[in-house]
Amino acid sequence: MIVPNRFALVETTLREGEQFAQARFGSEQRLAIAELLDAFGVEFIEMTSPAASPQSARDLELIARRSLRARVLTHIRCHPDDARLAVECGAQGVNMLFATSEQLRRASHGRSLDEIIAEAEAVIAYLRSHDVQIRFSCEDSFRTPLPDLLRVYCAIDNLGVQRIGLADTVGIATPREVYEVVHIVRQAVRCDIEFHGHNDSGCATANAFCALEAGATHIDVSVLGIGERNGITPLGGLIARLAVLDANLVARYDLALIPELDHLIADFVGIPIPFNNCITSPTAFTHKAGLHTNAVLRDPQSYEALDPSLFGRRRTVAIAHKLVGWHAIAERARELGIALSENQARRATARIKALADERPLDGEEVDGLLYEYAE
Ligand code: HCA
Ligand code: CU
Repeated sequence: MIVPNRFALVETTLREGEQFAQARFGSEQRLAIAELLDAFGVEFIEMTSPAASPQSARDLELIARRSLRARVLTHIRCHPDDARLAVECGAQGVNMLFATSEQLRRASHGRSLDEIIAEAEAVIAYLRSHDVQIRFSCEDSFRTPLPDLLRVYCAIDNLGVQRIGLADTVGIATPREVYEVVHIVRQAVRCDIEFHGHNDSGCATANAFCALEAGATHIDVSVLGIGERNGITPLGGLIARLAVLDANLVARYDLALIPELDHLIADFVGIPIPFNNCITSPTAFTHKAGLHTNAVLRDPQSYEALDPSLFGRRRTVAIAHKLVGWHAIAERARELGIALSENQARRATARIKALADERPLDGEEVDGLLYEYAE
């Protein structure tokens, strides 16, 4: 299984991300986010429907007319009024959705599959006449019976859309299931395939990766994965997954902007970067246990899947703890310009371990000890 180089990121911090409970972006923030995403190099920026609020419509118009490299999309219901508004605001594409699972059809709109297809036909004809790119997504695809899904996608494909979308709306799909469904749909339609995966059961990044392996061409991501509930596939997480496989897959993006993107969004929505976040967690490139640090100091690849410098980050070796090894201590002494013999480094290490058993230590105290042992 190989991941093709020809895939595109549909960045939806400005749509799905706005559905994160703590998100409330102002116009200037939206513009700053769009510009930074554009500088990073995402191919598509998805924005909240202009039908959501007057400011949503104004900001869509502002950003769509900004001549970004990224194509600006808006996410709308499959409804003529929303489609008209999207065109009026200058959206370069629309990501439409219609719920197709029985659960959502019952709780949401009550339409039959035939009615869904008929309504889509009218909206698609209108959008095509205005030269707008079209993606049609079956909301809740993974709780929609496969025959229903194929029926809708084939009908929509025949209407001449650019993409169909598969959405794991409630975050229940397993990576294997995503692979299978995308693989089957890939054989049934000619158009491109987008995947959108929620993270309720912790599989959003794995599912997005499997979608790519199975032939999806577009993946939805948001910065830090923010979205409804606990969110979707994070931009940085998917980049990390792909970069580990083959850095060429993501070479077209400005990877050093990932820390800035994550910090910007964390700041705007008032959260810290999660401790276990890929790439930008404060400790993502910190090595601690003696066995690790000894090897990392000789060859970083021994315990690093990703080179921190790819993302403008640096590795650190933690030394103020009981798991420290003497190689790490000797290296720290060299950094400080202190001449420590192996014997002195070993004795300093023993002292640090004993002290760390008694109480927490900090770096400054350890540095002080190193000066003492050199004397
Ligand atoms: C929702 C909609 C959506 C849409 C995904 C898509 C989802 O908020 O329920 O258009 O592909 O997760 O289904 O975000
Ligand atoms: Cu979603």
